Amino acid sequence: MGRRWVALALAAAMTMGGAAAANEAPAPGSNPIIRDKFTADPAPLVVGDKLFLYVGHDEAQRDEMFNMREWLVYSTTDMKTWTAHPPIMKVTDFKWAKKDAWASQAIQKNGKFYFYAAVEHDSTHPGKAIGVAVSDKPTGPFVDARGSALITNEMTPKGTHSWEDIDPTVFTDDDGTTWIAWGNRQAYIAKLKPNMIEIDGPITEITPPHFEEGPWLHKRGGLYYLTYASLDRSTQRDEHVSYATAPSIQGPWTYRGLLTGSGKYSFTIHPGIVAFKGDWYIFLHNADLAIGDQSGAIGRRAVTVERLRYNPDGTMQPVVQTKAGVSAPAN
Ligand code: FUB
Repeated sequence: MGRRWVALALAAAMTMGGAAAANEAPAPGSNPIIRDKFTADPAPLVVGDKLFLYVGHDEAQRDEMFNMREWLVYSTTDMKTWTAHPPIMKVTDFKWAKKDAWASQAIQKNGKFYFYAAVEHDSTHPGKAIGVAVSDKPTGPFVDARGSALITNEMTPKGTHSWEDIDPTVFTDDDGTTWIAWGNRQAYIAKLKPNMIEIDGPITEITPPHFEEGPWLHKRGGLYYLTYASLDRSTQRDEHVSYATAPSIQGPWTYRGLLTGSGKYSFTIHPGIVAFKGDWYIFLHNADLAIGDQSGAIGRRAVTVERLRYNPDGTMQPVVQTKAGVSAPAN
């Protein structure tokens, strides 16, 4: 009888504790970092003492796969509190694009902000394409910088499918040259002209092992990193994150293996890596957010952030997506 009472009291306490926890506001910095909208494909950019985070807006209804019509931007100064700004651009602002405001990245150069994004081209260049837009401010609004796609499906003829030219990542090397890498199943890299809106020279294939999509270029010390959504089709159902390193932006790239597992409930995952105020962070997404009666799904994702740590040899320590995120103490 006594033991039964203790068990009942414990169960009641756990239920009440659970209810209290469920009602508590999440600690600032915990994941997902944006909770009133579904967001995906995070791309951070540091400008002065602020970090701007560009994301795609997931608006899939019911079992729709993707419904992405615009890109959003958020900013923070402390990695814990986020300010929402008006949408920076709609996919229809690229007049030659039909739909699909897919993964993007913005970069600062020549006193302006350039925004590179994957979209579906109209029937004049069927398939996915990459556009570039420009603004005087990181919060936009951004306008199409060319009036035509920067990269179309025909420019990478080796590709086997119509959506291989997606997910641009842009990186400016120490000599001032900006490079753009992108791809799905095949990964490509090319130089950008100083005007930032034309490709300069050849497009080179750099596909690393298990490359699926979502490449992200960054440099730390003397080492270059190519981090990407990977899928080992023989053993994995959902995308993970893997990476390669190189002594130069032009390679040779050495495969370093897995960096993260898959995003909860999500087929896709998408890395965005940045140093901010002395620490390194990796942004990812999963589908572990419900808003009202809409649960997470392939087309209703949620952006997360974790601290990123390096080993003395430059390799990155494995990252686990957590609920606590950067609300947890640094060590
Ligand atoms: O969000 C649409 C697409 O799904 C992105 O372009 C890919 O990286 C994947 O996240």
